Amino acid sequence: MKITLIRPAMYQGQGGHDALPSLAMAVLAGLTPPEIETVFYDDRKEAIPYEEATDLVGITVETYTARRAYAIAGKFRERGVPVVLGGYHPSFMPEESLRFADAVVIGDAEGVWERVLEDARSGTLQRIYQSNPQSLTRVRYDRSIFAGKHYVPIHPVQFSRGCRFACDFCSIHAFYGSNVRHRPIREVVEEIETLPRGEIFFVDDNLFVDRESTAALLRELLPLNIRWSCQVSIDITGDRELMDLMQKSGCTSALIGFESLNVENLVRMKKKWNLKQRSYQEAIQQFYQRGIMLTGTFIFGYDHDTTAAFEPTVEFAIENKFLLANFNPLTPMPGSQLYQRFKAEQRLLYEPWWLHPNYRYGEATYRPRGMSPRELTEGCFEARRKFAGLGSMARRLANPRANLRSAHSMGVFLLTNFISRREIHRKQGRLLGEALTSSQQSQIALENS
Ligand code: B12
Ligand code: SF4
Repeated sequence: MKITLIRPAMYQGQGGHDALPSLAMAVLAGLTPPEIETVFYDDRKEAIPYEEATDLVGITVETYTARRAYAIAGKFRERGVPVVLGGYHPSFMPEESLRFADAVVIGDAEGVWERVLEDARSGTLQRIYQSNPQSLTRVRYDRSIFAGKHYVPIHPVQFSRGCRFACDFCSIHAFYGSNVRHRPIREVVEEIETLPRGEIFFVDDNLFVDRESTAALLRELLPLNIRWSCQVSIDITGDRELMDLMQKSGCTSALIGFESLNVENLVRMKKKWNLKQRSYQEAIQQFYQRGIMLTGTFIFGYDHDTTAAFEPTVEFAIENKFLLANFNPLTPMPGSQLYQRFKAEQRLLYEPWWLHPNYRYGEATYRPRGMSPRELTEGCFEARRKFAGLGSMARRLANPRANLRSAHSMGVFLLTNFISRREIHRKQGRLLGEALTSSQQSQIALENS
């Protein structure tokens, strides 16, 4: 038996020189018994050989890649090859996904993938496979599938799944519930020891979900002499010992969801805790005092935002000398509380926006209260452009404690900023995926009728 694993791009056509390897694909390859031949194609980096013989196709699908994933699935199914979809999007929208595939896995692959393969082999593939959260002991990531694909030397590693918060706009709580699971620290360390040189990126949604586990992990990282980056909630700055451990164990940069400078918006998004410990400026200094660069993420379009919100937020990000920043229009992701609310309030512009032929990346998908959808789209794009401008880069680079702390930090700053400048223009206004066939489009219309 031979299986083909695919990580779709957001758009048709390659160009992902800066793409990271997909851990979901490494997990699937690791779960696949060795007697099954496994090939992997990364749609961001290479053309998919639809003619190549295969017995089963497994595609990982996020909401932004759903349109492209469905088109790819259609091409294999036309040739009689069964397709299984899994990941965030099919888990939230299984019925939609089943219109474009033979089977869907809801939740983690662990605990069900072997059964999917068995059923495919015996010609008894089920439509829906529901997984239950498994222990993360002995998860095996088979990275041999990435050989020859020339990814950037940043290695994604996962310590935990889930987050202790439940922000209104985020898919994570909807996917994992309140359940936060950790891998055994020894296994994480052993995995890191096998990776080639490069930077480790902890893909955990929040590396600070549990104080004792985070502290224990950081202590074990000390002797490894690595550089690493992460996403972490801002309340970690209230814990001096953990912050010191971050520095000593090699943390070079962290991504923080600041989201908004408006307290009422933070309350609405259930993120008021962002300001619980200290002001944003004080929290930022905790990182810079330890030489850790910062990426800030911001969302515009909550009910207390008007067009007056954009400029001070961009200025805040420049003045605080962030390595990078994201300025995204609030986007109702399936599964989130926000999506349910906007749907009930009939504020969605397209239903569903992720498959709609008129939706373009970076655009507003709903009617904001304090501005028009167009103002939201343009305000976010302008914020990105301004932040990525050369004047802003020069101001932000002038941060001797973090961005200019070493030749390595400066190199990372320049490289990531030039890539980000290019990406802003490459992505904005693009159709997700590719035009679906008229029969696929009418399936969607049917679903919404
Ligand atoms: C690293 C990361 C990135 C990296 C890309 C990494 C990569 N190689 O693709 C970067 C920074 C570039 C990125 C970009 C974006 N990301 Co991102 N990202 C993540 C992050 C933090 C980790 C992903 C990961 O490695 N997880 C670990 C693996 C093991 O978990 P998993 O993917 O869930 O896979 C498991 C199951 O889902 C399932 N499974 C998955 N696929 C399949 C397939 C089959 C066949 C089966 C059976 C099972 C299965 O089994 C796996 C093992 O149990 C996640 C959050 C998270 N914790 O997952 C967000 C996340 C996936 N990103 C998200 C978003 C929104 C984006 C952007 C759209 C942001 C933006 N506005 O531009 C872009 C889109 C990029 C794209 N899709 O092309 C959302 C997606 C939500 C959704 N509903 O789809 C997430 C969940 C974050 C969030 N808080 O909401 N991202
Ligand atoms: S802290 Fe981050 S990962 Fe956790 S729920 Fe909020 S946005 Fe999602």
